[in-house]
Amino acid sequence: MALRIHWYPGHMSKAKRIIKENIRLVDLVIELRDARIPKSSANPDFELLSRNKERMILLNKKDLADPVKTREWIEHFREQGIRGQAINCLKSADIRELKRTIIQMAEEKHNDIKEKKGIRKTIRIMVVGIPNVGKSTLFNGLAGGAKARTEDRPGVTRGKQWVKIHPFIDLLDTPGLLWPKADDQSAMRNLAFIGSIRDDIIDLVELAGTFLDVVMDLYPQPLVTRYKLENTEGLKGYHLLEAICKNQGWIRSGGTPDLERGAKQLLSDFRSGKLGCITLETP
Ligand SMILES: Nc1nc2c(ncn2[C@@H]2O[C@H](COP(=O)(O)OP(=O)(O)O)[C@@H](O)[C@H]2O)c(=O)[nH]1
Ligand SMILES: [Mg+2]
Repeated sequence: MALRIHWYPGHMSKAKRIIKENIRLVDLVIELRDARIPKSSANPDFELLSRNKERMILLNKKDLADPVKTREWIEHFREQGIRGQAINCLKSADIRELKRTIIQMAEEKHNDIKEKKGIRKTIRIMVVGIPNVGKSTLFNGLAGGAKARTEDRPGVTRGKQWVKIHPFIDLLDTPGLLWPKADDQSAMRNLAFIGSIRDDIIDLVELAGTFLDVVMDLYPQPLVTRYKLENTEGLKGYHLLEAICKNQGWIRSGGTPDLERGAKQLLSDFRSGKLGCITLETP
């Protein structure tokens, strides 16, 4: 059984061109990833694209991730000399704390340039990430009520909008869309689990079966408790989904388990955090 998920190359080349154009303009790139899958939600070419740029990795949706593993990831980034931070972009306290960190980073750069070149440089920031990681949410949090203003200085691509979030910090108004590791099927599978691949192009029953196998390995208890799986030892994937449907009373009129309903419900329970804090990847 091979679950194959496709990402369209057309999306990638366009996204790549736009990122390339915009990344030239900024000093600091904030890369958002999903804290539940910090590896699969990374972009394969990003390191190359962001060369010579100050960079920060934000593990977003930390409220849905395993805090122990989140700490391991942050430590892992630190060992690689990359600044990492976990965040819940829906929480204003988290946004405020991030803003303080950003201001501090920008201040260092601003002062450094002032000392070396005698100019007061505005530090420009861009938010990037694959679909659904929370870019717009973060942008709105950082921008607050600030309005985008038109940039007309020479050397800056026409039509770019910058939002002033601090006297010398500008934020690019459109977050950069990165493409996922499309040729890595295990990454695509993880992205499908968290709902970042459109559900209508995937066989959800197959996806749910695979999900059950993965999570039964890593975090069996929440599944066992929620779906009453005490006597299902030895069952895997599809058969486990059948057992869940029976236990939950998700049965079709003919008496057969309603696997489509079960798959949808299971994935929705995971995505909304009802199965608890789950991280699928370790550094
Ligand atoms: N639980 C949780 N949900 C979040 C968080 N940040 C964003 N979201 C949700 O994730 C979804 C995608 O966010 P969005 O900003 O549109 O992502 P974008 O596609 O990267 O711009 C929305 O439903 C957000 O409300 C977070 O920290 N925790
Ligand atoms: Mg968005």
